[in-house]
Formats: sequence, structure tokens, C-alpha cells
Amino acid sequence: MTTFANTVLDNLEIELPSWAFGNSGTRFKVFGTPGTPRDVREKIADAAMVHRMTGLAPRVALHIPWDRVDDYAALSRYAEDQGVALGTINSNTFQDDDYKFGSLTHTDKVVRQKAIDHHLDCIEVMNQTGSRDLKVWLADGTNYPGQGDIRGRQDRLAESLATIYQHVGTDQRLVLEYKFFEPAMYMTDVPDWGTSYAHVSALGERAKVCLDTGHHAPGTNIEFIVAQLLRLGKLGSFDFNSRFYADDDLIVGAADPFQLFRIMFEVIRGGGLSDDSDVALMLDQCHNVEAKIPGQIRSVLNVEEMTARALLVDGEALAVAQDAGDVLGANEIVMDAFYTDVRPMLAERRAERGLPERPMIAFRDSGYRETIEAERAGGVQSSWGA
Ligand code: PSV
Ligand code: MN
Repeated sequence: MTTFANTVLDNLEIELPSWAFGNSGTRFKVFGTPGTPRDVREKIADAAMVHRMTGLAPRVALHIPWDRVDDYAALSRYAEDQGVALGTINSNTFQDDDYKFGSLTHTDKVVRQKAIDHHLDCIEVMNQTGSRDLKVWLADGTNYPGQGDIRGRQDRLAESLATIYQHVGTDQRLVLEYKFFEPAMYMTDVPDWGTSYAHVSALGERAKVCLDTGHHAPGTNIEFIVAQLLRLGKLGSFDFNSRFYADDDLIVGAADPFQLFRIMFEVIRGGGLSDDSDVALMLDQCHNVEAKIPGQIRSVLNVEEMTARALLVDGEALAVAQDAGDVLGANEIVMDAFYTDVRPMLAERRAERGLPERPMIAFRDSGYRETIEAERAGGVQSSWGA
């Protein structure tokens, strides 16, 4: 590993979503799992275990109201005692009857104000937890042509976001996530990076785009979007996951590790992992049938592995081949890096840093799973939505 590669890997931090530790599923079935957290503290404890095993996941993102508590300062202290910090605060305007026809875009001023107030509450939570980022994802959109006035909805969205942004502190940021479908099926109000970019650019410096890897049409060149947003200084954060058909929220890098490699290559190329970068890497995943804690460990390891492989690309040789019009030569340089097995090197690196060489095995042998299964008997298991 070069010194540059080591520095980049040292800068790698992947934030975990609290909701990954709760039960989740599809509209067909949510399976319960022994040991599932019953509250946000137990979710944080599980996230801290992922960090102890990997050294890669020092923060936990919360979703409000799923993770609502009376005392956020106390929750922060609890997280600190566990060895992690609280991270991004995700707003939620998609599970309330009032938002059936929209939230920040709603035609009714009263509903719009309710959605704005929810975001102001989230900022208040951030003030208490010391979180930097407010992540906004909206379920707003329409199902049928003519159902809503596309342009009017954009205008109301811009106005609502501007009101929220006025309350974002000088050390805080607003990141606006896009998604091209679901739950609205004809049109969503923030469908793509361009729309998110237009809105955050109008807001100001501390507003950026959140790129969820699962929110693109099949065949979309996501690494292009990464390169462009970094170039424009507007890539705020990632929600990492992987998908086959829809927003499947599967383990990042599971379906297409090569895509993750290509994304990480552009992140590094654009300075997204340099010392002064403010790009946040976060997972946004659910584990429907696999064990949750190892699911998260696997996920952060996948990001680490593809980052390490991307760092093996010989940048100088690549530039020479590109400039010479050596199409296949350039491609081979990239593929050589992708096909290199970095796992032994990363295991060695972990050992040097006092971390388990093989985190998946270390977790299995730790007894943590057996302990939480025994301890977390009774109560109501958390699930997506609580
Ligand atoms: C929407 O599909 C999304 O990606 C947003 O980030 C939500 O906050 C999250 O999923 C909930 O899982
Ligand atoms: Mn997301």
C-alpha cells in the first residue's frame, strides 16, 4: 500500500443507519429475529459492536420519529460510552395521514407548515446531539398525469426548503436525497440528482445532494453522477445499498461489487476521501432475512474492500493510456486493480491497528449474538417504522 492509499483508508468512515438493526421486510412479511433491539439504545449498542469489529463505523444515523427520545443529550452520552457518536438526523414525512398528497409540496399551507415544523424539530435534535447533517427524503409525488401541478409543487418545495434552511446552523448542513419512484409511481418531486442539485444550489453553501445508490433506473451510470457532483462541490452524502429491481436496500456491493468499485474510484478521484472532505458515507439498508449485525459488518467491509481495490488503480499509467487513446490499455489498468484480492492486505492492516483480522469470524466467536438473544427477551422488537 502506498502512503496515499493508507491515508485514504484511514479516512474511511461509514455511518450506520439505526434502522438496519430493527426488523424489516416487505409488504408480504416482516420476520422477527431473536435479539432484535427494542429501543434506540439497543440499536446503538449493536452499531457499536460493528465498529468494534471493523474500526470503520464510528457514527449512527437516527430517523425521527422512529428514534425519538426525551433526552437526546443523554442519548449522545450513551452512544459515546459505547464508543460511537450520533450522526445524520433523517426526517420522516412519509408515515402520517396528513401527508397522503404531499408534505413540503402539499397544496394546503397547514400541512406544509406541519412538515416544515417537523424539520425544525429535527434541527433541534441535531443541536442536542451535535449532529452535522439533516437528511431530507420526501415521499412526495403523484400517481397519475394531471393529479398535481408539477411546476406548482416545485415552487412550494423550493419555498418550504428555504424556510427550513434558514434554521440550519452554521456548522450544520441540509442534504436532499432524490429517488425516481416509490411510493409515488408517476412522478416524484425530487426524482434525480439534477432536481436535488437545482434546489440545494438555490439554498446555499450548506445544502448538498444525497446520493442513494438504490434510487436510480437500471443502467444509470452512477459513478458519472458522483464525478459530476464532486466536481460541482455539491456531493453531500451517500446512502449506500444495492439493488436488483427496485429500492431493494440490499447489502452494498452484494449485487454488483464492480459498480461499488467504480463509484469509490470516482470518490477518491474527486477528493471525496481526502483529509478535508465533507462527503459523508452512510449505509441505508435493511436486513430482511440475513442476520443484522453481521449484515452491517459485511457491508462496511465491502465498502473498504472496493475502496482498497480502487486505490490500486495506477493513476499515472491510466492518464498516459487515456491521453494516448489506448482504449484497451486504459481499461486493463482499471480491471487489473478491480480483480486484485485485497483481503489479505486488509486483514494485515487491521491486525496492525489492534482490530480483529477477520471481523465476520470475530463477531461469530464473540458471543454477542447469544448474549443479546438471552437478554432481549420480552418487550416489543423495533422494526422499520418504530
Ligand atoms: C427512501 O427510500 C430512503 O432511501 C430514505 O433515505 C429514507 O429515509 C430511507 O429510505 C428509509 O429507509
Ligand atoms: Mn436513502
